[in-house]
Amino acid sequence: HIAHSREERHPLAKAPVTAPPNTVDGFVKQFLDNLNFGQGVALSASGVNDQYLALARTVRDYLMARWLETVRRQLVSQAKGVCYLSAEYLLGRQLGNSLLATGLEDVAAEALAECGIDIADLRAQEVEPGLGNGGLGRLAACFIDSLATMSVPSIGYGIRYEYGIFRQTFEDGQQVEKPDRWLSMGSPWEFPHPEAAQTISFGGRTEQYDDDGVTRTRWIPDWDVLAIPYNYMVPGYLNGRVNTLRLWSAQATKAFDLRIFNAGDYAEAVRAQTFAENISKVLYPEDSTPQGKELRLQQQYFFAAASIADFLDVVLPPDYDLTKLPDRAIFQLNDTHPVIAVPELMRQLVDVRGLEWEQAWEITQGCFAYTCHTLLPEALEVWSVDLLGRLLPRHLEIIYRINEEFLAAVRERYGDDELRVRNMSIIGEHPERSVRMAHLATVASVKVNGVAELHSQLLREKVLHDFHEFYPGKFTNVTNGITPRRFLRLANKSLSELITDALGPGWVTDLDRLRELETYAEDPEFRERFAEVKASNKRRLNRVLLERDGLEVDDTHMLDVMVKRLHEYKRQMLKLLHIVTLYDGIVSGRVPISEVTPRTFIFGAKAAPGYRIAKDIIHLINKVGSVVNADPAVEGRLKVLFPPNYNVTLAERIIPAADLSEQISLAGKEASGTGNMKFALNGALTIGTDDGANVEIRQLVGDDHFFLFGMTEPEVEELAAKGYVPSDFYRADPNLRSAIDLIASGAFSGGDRSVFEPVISNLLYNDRFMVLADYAAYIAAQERVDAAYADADTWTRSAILNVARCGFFSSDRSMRDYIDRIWHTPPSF
Ligand code: 4GP
Repeated sequence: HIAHSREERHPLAKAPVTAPPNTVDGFVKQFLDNLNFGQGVALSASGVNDQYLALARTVRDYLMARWLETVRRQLVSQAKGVCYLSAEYLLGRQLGNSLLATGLEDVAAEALAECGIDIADLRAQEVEPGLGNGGLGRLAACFIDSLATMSVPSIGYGIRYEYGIFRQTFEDGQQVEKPDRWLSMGSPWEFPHPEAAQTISFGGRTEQYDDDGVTRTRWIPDWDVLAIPYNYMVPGYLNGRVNTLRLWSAQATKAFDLRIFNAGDYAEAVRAQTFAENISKVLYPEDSTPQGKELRLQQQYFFAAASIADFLDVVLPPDYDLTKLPDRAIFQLNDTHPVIAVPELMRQLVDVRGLEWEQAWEITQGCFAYTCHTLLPEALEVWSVDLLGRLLPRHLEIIYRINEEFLAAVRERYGDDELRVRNMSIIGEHPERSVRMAHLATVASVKVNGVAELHSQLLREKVLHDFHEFYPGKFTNVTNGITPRRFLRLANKSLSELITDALGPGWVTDLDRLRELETYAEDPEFRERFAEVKASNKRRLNRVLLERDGLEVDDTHMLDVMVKRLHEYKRQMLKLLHIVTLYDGIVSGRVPISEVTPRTFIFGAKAAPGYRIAKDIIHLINKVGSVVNADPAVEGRLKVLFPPNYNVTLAERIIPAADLSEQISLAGKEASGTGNMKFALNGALTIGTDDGANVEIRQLVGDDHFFLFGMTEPEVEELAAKGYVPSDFYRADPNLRSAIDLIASGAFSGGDRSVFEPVISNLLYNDRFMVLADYAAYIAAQERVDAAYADADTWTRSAILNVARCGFFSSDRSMRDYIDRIWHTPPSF
């Protein structure tokens, strides 16, 4: 326990920790101290990485007093707080956000300039921690930012992967994955605490024993690892609060076997160590599809168990009355990855702390809440009973008992409706006996939420329908959000200044105030300034891409952007068919070149390394790009850019420059999307389907300022029920046929027709996500885009209205919704 009431002896130790002076001189002194005493170099001899590390430590020093004070107050008040459990945090760079949170941006820049250093060079040195795949991980990062900014007591728990999401490179247009060595140049933002390690066990068996006349169960595990906590600061925006993110790193309990080592078998001597440390070695590069691998389950239990133990043993005061736990903590399950925490809390309460099962179950059911992030049935995690029982035998027993009692209640309600019982069971029987983690989460949770209105509705009506009927009131919605600090204030400084000029600075923590921009949309001078902001963001993007990848962005072009993970349901293929159709129109002479709206298309996307067709699509995008960009017939009017290794840092440059945001998933498949919100808030217009949070964006911005196309979810269902035959659409639409034929002919693969044959047959004979069915509507919507873009001033007005009307999508609002509907954890100071 960290609750320390120890009397400090030295007068200096009694005084509160203070921050260095908020002046240029104060900053310079702190920076030089960090360089000299921290890095061990003189300024004259220091390299840019030394300087970056010293700068990071300096900013940290300014945050430290607030952090210590936040932790102290939280310990004293023991107010109810959120434990956000997430296997992923896609944080992005830390330096800029920390400077922003302390209000030190200008002081730091000036201080460094006085030392002859350009702060931009140091910012560029930071490697972002890519500890997440996409939306789910980035959402977690936005949420902890908002919680800190809103002074809500909370801890984020997760895994400190030694290698984050792979670094993507292209070789001849094909994705090649490289390890992400984000820690290799030093990691100034973390604080390891090996003394607070937890021991996490695996394997073995269970046995019953007699405890003073009561039969109890104990787990006799086979092996264990240490979970070492690494703390990270999560600074609130200008509010003097710093919350904690605690990421766990695996370490062997025994470094190595000296006896074997001395006998000369070095590899064998370190085998156990390597095995243990593999647990937090790499992030599984999957998005929206689960990885049923043993190591993955080890990772999940590793961080879930360490977090539960940490909360019970370290955060709670000694002798805490655990029956009160639901008034003290809510464990928010970010998707099913941490759900093994449910039986782990039961084990802690029953086996370790001796509570009765019934009491423990009541506590547990009061402490968890579950967020689902998908609608794809194949993305709902299941673990084979065989594997789970081998790795976590006690947890399997606990899950069985939870299930038994749950199914008894189901039978009591519905009689012997065995079909329903089978559908609702936590244990699935086909294709093998397995634990359905989403069912376990639903049964154990106070509330279950989807991440956008439509998604939550489909969860209730389809994916978890029986549960919704059984537990009326358990299901709720919290529409996702994004942090305006990172994605507006930091990423789009010029737009932020324009907004602040108009509204004053308060909007950064009160995004609804953007509404007041509506009147400015009618002011020609404001529109002109807004258009200039967009143009300057395009010029900035041009500089960034030129330096990063040698790519050029023409600032006279419409910037049409699709950045997100590569997945068939997101339909990058549909976007590509639009590009091929435009190109085909030009080279076939059907469309005069003068009628083609100059557009630069930007793609950014990583494909899961084992996802064949997704990687083929990346290859095809690159190949289409090379042909289109080089063809003189196009006269430079169409340009396809695909900078590799799309990440948070690049997103912060691309999104503010975009004119058109592509949100074109098949209706009913994208749970929410959050990129869609970032674009709209940065003044891009959306072309999108009625899917995920697009629905809410469109409702808020209005149909005149959103390009809607495609089937609705019920229409998709209807077509599927009727029997969808993609080749019918191919045959019926000459433009579509011609575009597909062009790809199939080898026009983008040096005449080789075999290269993209899998992509083409997938489209013609499978097309699970109905690209061909929505093609005509998409092309027509793009024609409306062209027409609208031709009137620059009207377009700008729409862009301003998008910004003005999307304040709802602040993650501060999401946090308010979680607090009101699920957590009941008010701000604490
Ligand atoms: C994503 C969903 O695909 C996306 O719609 C949603 O906005 C996001 O979570 C946050 O809720 N899912 C994942 C994943 O990133 O790994 O399953």
